[in-house]
Amino acid sequence: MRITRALLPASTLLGLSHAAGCPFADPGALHARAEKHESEATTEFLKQFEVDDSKDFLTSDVGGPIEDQNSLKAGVRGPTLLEDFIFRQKIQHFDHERVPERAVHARGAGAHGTFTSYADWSNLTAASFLNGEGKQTPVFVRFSTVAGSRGSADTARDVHGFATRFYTDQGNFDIVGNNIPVFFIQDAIQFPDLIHSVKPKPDNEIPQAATAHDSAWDFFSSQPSSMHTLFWAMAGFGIPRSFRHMDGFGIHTYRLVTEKGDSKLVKWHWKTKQGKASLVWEEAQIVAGKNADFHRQDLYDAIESGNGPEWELAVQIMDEDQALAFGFDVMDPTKIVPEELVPLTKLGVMKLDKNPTNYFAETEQVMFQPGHIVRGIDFSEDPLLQGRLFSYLDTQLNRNGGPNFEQLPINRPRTEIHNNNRDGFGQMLIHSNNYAYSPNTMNKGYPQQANQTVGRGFFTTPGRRVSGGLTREVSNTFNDHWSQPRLFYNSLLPVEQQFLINAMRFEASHLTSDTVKQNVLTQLNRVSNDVAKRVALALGLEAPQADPTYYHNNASSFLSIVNSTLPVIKTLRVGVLASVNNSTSTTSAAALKKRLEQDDLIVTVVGEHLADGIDQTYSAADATGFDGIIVADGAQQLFDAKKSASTLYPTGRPGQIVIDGYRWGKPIGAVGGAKDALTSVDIGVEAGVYEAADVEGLVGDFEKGLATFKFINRFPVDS
Ligand code: HDE
Repeated sequence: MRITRALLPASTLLGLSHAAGCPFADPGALHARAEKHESEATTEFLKQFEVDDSKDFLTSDVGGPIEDQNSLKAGVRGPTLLEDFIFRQKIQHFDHERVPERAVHARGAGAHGTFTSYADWSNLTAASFLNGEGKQTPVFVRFSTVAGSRGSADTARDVHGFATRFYTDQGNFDIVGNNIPVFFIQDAIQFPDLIHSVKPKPDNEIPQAATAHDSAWDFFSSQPSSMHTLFWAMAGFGIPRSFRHMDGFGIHTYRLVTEKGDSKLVKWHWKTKQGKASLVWEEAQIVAGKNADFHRQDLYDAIESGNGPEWELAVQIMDEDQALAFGFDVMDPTKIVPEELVPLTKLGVMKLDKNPTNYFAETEQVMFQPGHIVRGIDFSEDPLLQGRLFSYLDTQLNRNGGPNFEQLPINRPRTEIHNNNRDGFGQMLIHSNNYAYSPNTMNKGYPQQANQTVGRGFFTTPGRRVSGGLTREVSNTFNDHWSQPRLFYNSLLPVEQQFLINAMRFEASHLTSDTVKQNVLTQLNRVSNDVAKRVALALGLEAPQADPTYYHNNASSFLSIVNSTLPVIKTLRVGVLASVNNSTSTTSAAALKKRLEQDDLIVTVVGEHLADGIDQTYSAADATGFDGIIVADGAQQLFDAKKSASTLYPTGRPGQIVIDGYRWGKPIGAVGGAKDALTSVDIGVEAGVYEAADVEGLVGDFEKGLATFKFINRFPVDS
């Protein structure tokens, strides 16, 4: 019965017109469920599609109980028979299990949650999910990297996708955004060029999920609109500590439109309530090998532990006539509107609190589209956005083999669907209206047309005007590609500038083409002679002469990652290094764990082998697994070069964990005699290194260190 229900059309499950005649289920129960779902502000409504196998016999795909472990053969040593429908069905289904992965953003992780509006924003928009203080709307979010394939490592340096679906009471609305507020190109027609250049080389499919190769930098340096996004990606934004520690951006300018038709230009922002934090590159590279699921797991674990992440949804609001008011074109997706010019208005908050039940059904099958829009929101003239409106639907037709993917559970809106679209592969609905056309008289004109004044329908901004002769030119208001990357660079702390330079040095060192290297330096030099010189140094090339046309000293105070501390540290991970056979150390470790867990930190006690009170072994643990590391009192014996040699873990591993943690900027602590452990690896007390006689004496400072997250004094800066 449960399987039968899962296959029923949504309108039936929601207790709508078909339910009355439904032979499979009790219509009354369905109706009750429908009412419940309408009032629910969580994605609990998806439960109706879940299949629970915990008490049932195995069945064939058409419902009869079967056994499926031995195929039907002609004689016990004989060949399998074609007649064996059980074998055929099982193998055939398996053979068709995969759908094409996303052409970009293939690697991702999703979660459910709730958006809560801070106020009634009907002065700004007719969008119903924003029309009441405290109004709640279920959401599903998928985070992703862009270039890597579905099985690639989470910590590849990349732009990260941040796509949110609001299941509003007036249909689905998607903000399909990224964690970087600008994009590489200004016209969607160049998207295949960009992606072909960043994807692995066609002959050998190398490198996976990386831009450190000729074709990517050939494109970047030949297409200078990419400079701004490139600068962000090369800074910490390309290697976030987790999905939870990054902001999101809609990038394009959109419109919010009121009931009456008044419109404003807006930029969408998701502001992380966890604070922004990044890995350092060497750490990210090692994580890719140690735990390719680093970000996916972080999100999953945070939600399972009841500490789901939160973001505030904010907008920068501009008047229609301000599109060219700031010295650039707000329709150009390679530009930010600095928050000093247009501050954020916070509209509401989103909390993710439920992991998907089934990765494929939810995270893989969710089909976002910038074109999923609701009343009160409208597009803009941005040519990148316009092209996306075509691409997402098109790519999803390809991935799903037909047009009915909106009927998949994760894609269904909470509202009823009534239109004249019919048939197609995998049609899940049984339409009873025989007159699937408009206008009609045969169905009394239904489904009725809705618009701005009738039926609370979608409407295009009444004041929107476009005109012009047909042309393939780029607007000259889109021409400055260098001032904003410079603004970005100027806004970073010296150590962040160094991270960016180091990233460019790393990537450019992989280039084989002298022409590409020269082109890269030419473009960097238009942004900053300092950047060009410092990258040229690593390439053993002469830096070009300063090219100051676009040089300026402006900066924004909103762009640095490391200039503020994290507002919350709960769910950060602390490694406590202990020694199984040293009772002082296990007692100290247990006390540390107890105390740190009171503050919702995730504590892993590491020892030579698993035992009571030891969560992980030195053979499996390393510094990438922790945001901060403490050596428990007594564990210093493991740092003695001789005792540290063990067949249970790589030689010197305990010391290496501390050394790596230190050089990747993490807070380091030592309790009691464990200060000798730090001395033995040449680490003295300084910012972010804490020694205390006991646990209580250490924890307060150490937790402040976690909030600082990266101790930037440990990273050298070019003189
Ligand atoms: Fe996408 N992008 N994109 N993109 N994009 C896709 O759609 C595309 C762009 C973004 O978690 C694809 O469903 C074009 C900007 C995210 O499922 C595809 C252009 C931004 C995701 C596509 C862009 C994005 C995608 C592949 C240039 C930030 C993952 C699979 C105009 C605002 C959504 C799919 C998810 C996915 C096309 C540029 C964000 C091929 C043509 C700018 C977060 O349709």
